[in-house]
Amino acid sequence: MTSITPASSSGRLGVLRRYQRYLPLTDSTPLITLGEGDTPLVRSRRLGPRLGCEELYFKLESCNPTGSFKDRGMVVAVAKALEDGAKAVLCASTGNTSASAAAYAAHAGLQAYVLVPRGNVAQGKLAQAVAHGARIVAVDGNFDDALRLARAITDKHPIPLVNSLNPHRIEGQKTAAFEIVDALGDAPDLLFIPVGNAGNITAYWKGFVEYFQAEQAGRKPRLMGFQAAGAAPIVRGEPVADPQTVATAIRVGNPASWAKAVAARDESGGRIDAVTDEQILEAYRLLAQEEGVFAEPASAAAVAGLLQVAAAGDAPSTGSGQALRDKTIVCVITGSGLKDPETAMSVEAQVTDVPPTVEAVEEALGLA
Ligand code: AN7
Repeated sequence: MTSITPASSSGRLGVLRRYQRYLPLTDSTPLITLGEGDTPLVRSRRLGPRLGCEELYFKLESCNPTGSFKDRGMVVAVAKALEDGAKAVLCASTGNTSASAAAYAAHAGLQAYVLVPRGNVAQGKLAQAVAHGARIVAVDGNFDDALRLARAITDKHPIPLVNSLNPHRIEGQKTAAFEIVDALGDAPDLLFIPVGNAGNITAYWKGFVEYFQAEQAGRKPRLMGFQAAGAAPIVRGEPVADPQTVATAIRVGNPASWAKAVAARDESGGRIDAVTDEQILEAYRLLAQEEGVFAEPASAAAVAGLLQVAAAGDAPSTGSGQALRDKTIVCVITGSGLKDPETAMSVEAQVTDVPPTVEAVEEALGLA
């Protein structure tokens, strides 16, 4: 293996160099990077104190190169595809996987093929896939249909599938758990995370377990996963034929990593629950306006889950008002709010048109 050298002038190593001893790399794996990983862990200024939780942090995976956590896994999957001599990669996606696959394929000189559910991908994500030159197919169906087709095509043609069914994706994504432990000095008590196709909760658990086994952490967290109420197959215990939610990233009716997510939940002593679109949009607004964190709706589902647990803990009937108090808690902000400008503008479109005069501007700002 080559020596550790910065991959860019900023000194960011990228996921492959930084965590190479925990990843399935060989001497012939190209150590590509777009500067993924090493994302901020930001302490909550308002929400945490309000919930009686001084140690609440947001892991800003929205700060990855394409604006979501997918880059951590994609860099590994694309590097391995290059190592194996592939000329192209293919995925099905609710949006972020396709944006990431398109960017890393362009970086690696590969063709990206992406299958998306027609009409249910946020504009910013589609724009990324277009900009990076992916060949995009809009399937008349939902994500689950697109994934079924992606598996069929990659079974038939020599093209690597870069969905989280590809174990290299999980390997890369587990590095976010390493970073949280490295930043906090140990694992948190609780990790709140949105659940769609269930690859990420699987990856975090793998990361926390491996770091614990390597004696880099003294404990493991309880994983608190949240699905959207209209797309909550794991909570309901059966596939959802027609999943619906404002959080299009997690609009999944039959998650590929279902069993692994249930194992992560149970082994960690955690939970997978549902939050409504109303709760998601309330958490979305709160994050943006009271914390300065612009998350996409799917990411806000994790924060909605935190608020739901806090509210249940405060209910006199449960008598467990201490549920979150004095706990170290991390909420994973999986993707950027910039991905989904339509949702942003539908929630808070407060723009006042004025003529170009000081008086008009003062009037509009309420300073007159
Ligand atoms: C912002 O892009 O599945 O439970 O095809 O984009 O690992 O699926 C995205 C998922 C959470 C859920 N937050 O993660 C895709 C895709 C954001 C996401 C999830 C996704 P998984």
